[in-house]
Amino acid sequence: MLSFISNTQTKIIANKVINNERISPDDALFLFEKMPLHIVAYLADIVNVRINQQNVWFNRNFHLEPTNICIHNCKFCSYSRKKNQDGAWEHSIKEMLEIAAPYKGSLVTEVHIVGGVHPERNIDFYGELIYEIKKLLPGIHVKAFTAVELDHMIKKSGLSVFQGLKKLKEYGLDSIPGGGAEIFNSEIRKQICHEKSNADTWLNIHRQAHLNGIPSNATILYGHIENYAHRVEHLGKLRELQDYTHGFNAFIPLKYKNRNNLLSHIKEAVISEDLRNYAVSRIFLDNIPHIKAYWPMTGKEMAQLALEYGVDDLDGTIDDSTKIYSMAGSVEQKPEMTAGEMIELIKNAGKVPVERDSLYNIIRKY
Ligand code: V47
Ligand code: SF4
Repeated sequence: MLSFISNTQTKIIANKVINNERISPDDALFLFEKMPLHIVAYLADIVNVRINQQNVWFNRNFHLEPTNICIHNCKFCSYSRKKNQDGAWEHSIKEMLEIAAPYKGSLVTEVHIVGGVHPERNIDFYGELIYEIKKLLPGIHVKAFTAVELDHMIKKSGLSVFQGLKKLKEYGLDSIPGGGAEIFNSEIRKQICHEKSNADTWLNIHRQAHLNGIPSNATILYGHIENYAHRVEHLGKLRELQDYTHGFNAFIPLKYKNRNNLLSHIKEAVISEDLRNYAVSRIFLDNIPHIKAYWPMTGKEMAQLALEYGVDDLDGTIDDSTKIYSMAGSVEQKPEMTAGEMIELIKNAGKVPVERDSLYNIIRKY
């Protein structure tokens, strides 16, 4: 069956994947460094079809970005500002409810809330925001706050992580997005975002969330100063936690975008590198059901191509409600996609569009 593969190591790893055996971190390193891309893609597709068949998942969502004022100074960030700096914003709860109001009575099922780590806002401010949004849009799923935002607001309130998450759940928090993970390796993390919550804190918040019945996503920020071993270390920590909690729904590789930030001298990863990264993630993270291509970052065509490399989830319709990636130089300067456009994009890739809710229950197959 694998007679077209001549390299022995490639054949050994390919056989593991085909036989549904877990690959090791060394195998993952080999996939990154040495295996021809077309074979990695072939193996990623086997894993993806085993989990998701031909389904490609999406939802109808919008983002709320409460503020871009942030106490941190991540070198890759094009989005954050200090208070009173040009381009800074901090929406009041009333303003955010005005942004959310047009979605009343629409088919949108999820609001994704993330922003900067504001120095003054505390858990009760954000709790009230969630509560008011749910009052305005009953039944909406609130996926909110990166572990870095949570770390700050929970510490500020003097609660333990478990108590803080419990409190937010009582306010209506349904799940947690994957941001803030960046790269777990401490040496690299020190160089690109030295002050913010470290890897153990990020992992602990997601662990406690899962144990509190709050599912979450995970990300990696790649294509800056890290090497393949750092990426494998990152994936290994996620796979280990997932074995324990089973609380991650999706993994989202985020490609470093180099516009308007302190690492702008670094060239962005080439497309073949992005595709390989999706594919290796799909193969290695055998216990995370979904690999997401976040099209406001990748562009729509690239997200469509990624469906051949292990990706099965295209996030949502977004409705031009996020600025993180347009400010970092994405081709999608006005990220919006109608459900019709999303369905066509998926069908044109030869796959089956499945509209989902935030927990991957099927709303409708097209
Ligand atoms: O943590 C910031 C990243 C993340 C840049 O869970 C950058 O469904 C690349 O986590 N180049 C926030 N990346 C976004 C995020 C996310 C996005 C979509 C879906 C989900 C989900 C989560 O954005 C940050 C950071 O890693 N980021 N600046 C940049 N210049
Ligand atoms: Fe703040 Fe997030 Fe930007 Fe870092 S990436 S500076 S934590 S907004």
